[in-house]
Amino acid sequence: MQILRIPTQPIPGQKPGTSGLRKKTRVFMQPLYLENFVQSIWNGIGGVAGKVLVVGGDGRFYNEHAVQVILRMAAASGAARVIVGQGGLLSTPAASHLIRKRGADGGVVLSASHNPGGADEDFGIKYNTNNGGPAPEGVTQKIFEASTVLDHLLTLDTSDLPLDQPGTHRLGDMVVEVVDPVADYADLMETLFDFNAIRDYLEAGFTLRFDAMHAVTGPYAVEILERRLGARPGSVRNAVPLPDFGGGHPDPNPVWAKPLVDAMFAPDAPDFAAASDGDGDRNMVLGRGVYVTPSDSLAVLAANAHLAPGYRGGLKGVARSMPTSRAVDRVAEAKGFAAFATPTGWKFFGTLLDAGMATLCGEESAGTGSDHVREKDGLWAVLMWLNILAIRRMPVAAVMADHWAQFGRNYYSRHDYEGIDSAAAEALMTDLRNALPTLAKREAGALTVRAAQDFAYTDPVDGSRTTGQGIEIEFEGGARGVLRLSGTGTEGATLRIYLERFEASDLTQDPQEALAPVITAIEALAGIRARTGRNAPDVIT
Ligand code: G16
Repeated sequence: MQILRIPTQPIPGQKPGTSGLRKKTRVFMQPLYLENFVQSIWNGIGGVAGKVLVVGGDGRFYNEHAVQVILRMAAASGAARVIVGQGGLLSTPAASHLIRKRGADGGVVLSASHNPGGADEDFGIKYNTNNGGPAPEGVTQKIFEASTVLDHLLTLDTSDLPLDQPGTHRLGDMVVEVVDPVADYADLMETLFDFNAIRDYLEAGFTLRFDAMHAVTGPYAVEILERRLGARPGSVRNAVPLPDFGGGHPDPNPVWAKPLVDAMFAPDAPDFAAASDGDGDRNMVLGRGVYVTPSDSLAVLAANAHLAPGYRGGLKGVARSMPTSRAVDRVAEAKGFAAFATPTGWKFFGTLLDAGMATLCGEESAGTGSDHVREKDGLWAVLMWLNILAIRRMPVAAVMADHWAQFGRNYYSRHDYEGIDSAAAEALMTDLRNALPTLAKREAGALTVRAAQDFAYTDPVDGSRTTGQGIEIEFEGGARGVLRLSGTGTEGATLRIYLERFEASDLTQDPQEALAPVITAIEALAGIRARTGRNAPDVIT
């Protein structure tokens, strides 16, 4: 097998964003685009000679091809072994677990998460380090720098390997181990949660529905929920991963998972429902007649985690991204554990988890997880909820009402303006940033600004500093609005407006109505409608 040395040149724009490099699939399909980035990963991490890597993805269009390219390039650069999920599949949390369990040096995860898949949709690639988590900024910066000076890449002159059955192959001197993508992950879940209690509750008539959205969690959910826990066959819907996710967005929110939400508000709704995204790291949780916001879900999990065997010893701390609601902070304060606010991006939780400073982490963007892996984990969140419900034997709506009665309610919503003109979006943020020194005490609608800042973060473990992470505007009385540009979009800019208001006793308002004064105030300060030419957000979560 001959090693090919292919001359190339830097391709502009190969800069990882919030979670790896995400682009239109056709961008990745350009000659040498994927190969250049893979070689930049190898060069940015100091080479792969002698290393063990985990490789897998969410099964979207181009996944299989990319896995073969990565295998050839890893072998050509001297990697010792690559562990790859059968069929090239691995959910993001399962990849994280496999890296940790097998003591691998790192992994390459192929996904554009909740973005749609297909030749005309989105693709993505990200590197995870040996703790199983997304590479921190220092590493992604080195990968980007490597991409700007690349002049050649190495690959093998060989055909594709069969990946459809577990087994071992050789590619040059490198061993390729094809593994069942589900088994290790499912075993890990059994160590964390009270499967007997959940099984008993299901046997007693508790009903659930899980929508895998034609994405990677289908096989995981069938194995865990139906086979190991005994949920009725068919409880897992859309369980077969498809390259185009059935033509939809595999995004578990009330917009893209509307059929599931509608089913939960119908008279014959099951007791519990959930959905996960393209690569299995996000989750949405619903009860009969109730949608649980990701921020509230994090708070409820933090308040009840001790009911699950894996967390019986209590939590060391909790961490949330800055735009995520402060509901979990109230739990931490009441229960006496530490609470951290980080920039958006799961990579910022890694140091806290590694240092044992946080046990649970979560984000408003439908991600929750714990120190069992170094990624957010959709099915983990579903199982944690099921464990809590099986012990408390209360409907989801009652759990929420009880939580708010105890801790108060942080009304919360995110408004997204998608695909807006990048220059207009940048100008909006720049002008707001420049106005920061003058915002305090300014009246906006019925509210008055108390303080405003451009969020910056110093990692308490490694001291690294990250700036420009979103504009946070606090109002007198405790309401808050945050504006930032998404780092995961692939077309134009996505402006995210995060809105929050705390209520101690008026607990059953409609969130959009409860937040109306904050919405008006942010519009008055930022002029979103005039600058974006939009009258309303595209997505409200
Ligand atoms: C990624 C990151 C998350 C982040 C989310 C949204 O999630 O891992 O930490 O919250 O993107 O980021 P942004 O607001 O910049 O679009 P995923 O599920 O897309 O990998």
